[in-house]
Amino acid sequence: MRLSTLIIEPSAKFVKRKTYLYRNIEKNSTNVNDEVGTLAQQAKGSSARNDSTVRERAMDTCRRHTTTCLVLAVLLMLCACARFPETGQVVSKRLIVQFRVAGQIRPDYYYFILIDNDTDPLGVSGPVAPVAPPWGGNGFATGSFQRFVEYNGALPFSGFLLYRVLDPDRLQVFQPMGPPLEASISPDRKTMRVVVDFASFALDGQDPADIRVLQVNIIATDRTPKDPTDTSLKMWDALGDSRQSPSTYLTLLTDTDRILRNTDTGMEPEGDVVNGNDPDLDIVDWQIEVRS
Ligand SMILES: [Ca+2]
Ligand SMILES: [Ca+2]
Repeated sequence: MRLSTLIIEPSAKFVKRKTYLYRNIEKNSTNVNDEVGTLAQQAKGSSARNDSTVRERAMDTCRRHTTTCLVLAVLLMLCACARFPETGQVVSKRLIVQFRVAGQIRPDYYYFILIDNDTDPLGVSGPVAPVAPPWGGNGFATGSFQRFVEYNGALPFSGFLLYRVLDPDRLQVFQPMGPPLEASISPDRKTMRVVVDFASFALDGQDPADIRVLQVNIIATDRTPKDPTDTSLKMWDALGDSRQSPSTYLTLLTDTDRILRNTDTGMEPEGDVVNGNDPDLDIVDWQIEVRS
């Protein structure tokens, strides 16, 4: 493990976020309300052993009605933990990211886990939060990354969506890949846990087993301004003391199973939210695990 730093050069490029997925889901969702309502009640009352059966029935319902994402999201929100359907592929190693905030995770705020898989054992570059307007072009992150998981209550799949950056030089252009392998928020809404399989962030033609090092960051922010002329301030926190410059990110060796904790590094302080002191954005603890 290595802590790395990067000088930030915010971009002023135009931003285009993909939101069509949610709109399509919303348009089609009314067709299956009754059937899903029944399944949701079953899910609420079911035992853990029966949850998988109910989820599978929900998926069948979704497929029949060509409406998958929002329906499944509604159903899974009624379960304690959002565990998403297998897509048939063999799951490779997993990256398990967990973090806690001082307050509570808010569905109207934005929480990101950013992954940089560019064979960079020295941690020369990595994902960081933009520190000043125009806020990186995408409104939440700059530096180097190819995949990220976003949580916001308006997204499908209980608010969790995995994205692929289409051009490393234009971090404001990306497309959704679907839900992460697993994702959940604790009942007290203080802790978020996301599981991503290595295959989902392997480069084209890259064997996931060959991924030996990653740069990772966690970013929490109250808004994601994409207009390059928007110079108003926004609150944010990311790994490291966010009040200090240059910003930090984590370089994680993934050649073997390991768990890294904030207590190992002393990396993340409390009370370092920039442009405000909102505890709902204040990351106070984290843990990242590589598990085969
Ligand atoms: Ca921080
Ligand atoms: Ca913090």
